[in-house]
Amino acid sequence: MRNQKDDKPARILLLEPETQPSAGRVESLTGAGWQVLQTAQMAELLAAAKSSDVDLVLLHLPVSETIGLDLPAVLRAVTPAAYLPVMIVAPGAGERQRCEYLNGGADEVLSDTVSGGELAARVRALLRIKDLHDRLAASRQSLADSLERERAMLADLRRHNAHLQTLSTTDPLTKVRNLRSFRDILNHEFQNARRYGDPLSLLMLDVDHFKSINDLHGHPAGDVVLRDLAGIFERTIRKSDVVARTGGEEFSIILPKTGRAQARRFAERIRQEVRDHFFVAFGRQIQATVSVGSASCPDDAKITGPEMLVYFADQALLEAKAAGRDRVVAMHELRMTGRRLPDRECGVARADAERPGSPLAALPAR
Ligand code: GH3
Ligand code: MG
Ligand code: MG
Repeated sequence: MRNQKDDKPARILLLEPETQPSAGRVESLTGAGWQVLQTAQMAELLAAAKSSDVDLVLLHLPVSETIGLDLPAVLRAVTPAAYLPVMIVAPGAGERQRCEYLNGGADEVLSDTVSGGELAARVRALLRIKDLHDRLAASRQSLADSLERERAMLADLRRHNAHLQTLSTTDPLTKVRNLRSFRDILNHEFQNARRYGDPLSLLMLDVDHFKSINDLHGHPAGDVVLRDLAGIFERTIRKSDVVARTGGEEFSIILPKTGRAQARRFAERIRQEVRDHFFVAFGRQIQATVSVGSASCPDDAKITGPEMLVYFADQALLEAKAAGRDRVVAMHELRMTGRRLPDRECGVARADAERPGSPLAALPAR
């Protein structure tokens, strides 16, 4: 029988009192192909059992030896093996003592008159059981390893998915939400606001004369301004608000649970923040302003869908541009003359929806 860990001959640790060595026993074990590690010292026995090199312990105990009762348990406590068979050869032990050895954890108790052949057969039987234990422990370990690997792969997958999710909802230049994400969140917030009867406001912000900034300082400098603007918006909003880049130099801010007066005040604060900010790109100082359109529901008109909120914020933004830029116009301040407003179901707003880049274009038709 070979050790299944490393396919070496099984190793038997034999404790024999110096006064009663048994050459015949060692020969029958080595003759069966096993390696015998012989000792007469208890300390050596325990040290050897601590290493993983032992497959079976054979204890030749004098009749008077009472320590033998605890020895199997002690050996099992120190061995790193999943199972260590312990066999006791007890000369002249009566039935009561043999039972005590077995109850104390010995796997086998033999008389010292046992023949070499029977000893080998009984050792072989215990080694077979040990082999089964070892195989079981090995497959349990490999199961635990593959579970651990799968757990790590799952965690990796989750991280990748979260990263992909972030990529698919984030504008690569400014790192705020992209148009697609804006649409989803606005729809969601609109449904929530309607369900719970909360107000909801939307700001649309467009950089004034941004083309001139690009022309004057270069496109990369324009990019820096856009990034800084997104930073200003992110710093100014509440946790529950959402900033999105919804066009080239156009941003939108969703303000849940915010009515028109509060939204207007907030828009004004943001406009002022931008106006007061010193944008610096490639060593050059740049001045930028934004125009802001604000729309709120349920305060403003009968807004029945998120696309109407976008439409009105867009109209208010156009008004702010027309009125001279660097200003806020709220939907209720719109001069209704000369501007087409949607009919009740927002049918006319579709014309504006076709305008390239309009966030309205991206919203689902109702
Ligand atoms: P207005 O005050 O009417 O909004 O004028 P404007 O110049 O800001 O508007 P216009 O639509 O004429 O020009 C917008 C410019 O924004 C043109 C376009 O090249 C630029 N732009 C769009 N996307 C980006 C971008 O990602 N980076 C940079 N640097 N420029 C961009
Ligand atoms: Mg602009
Ligand atoms: Mg624009």
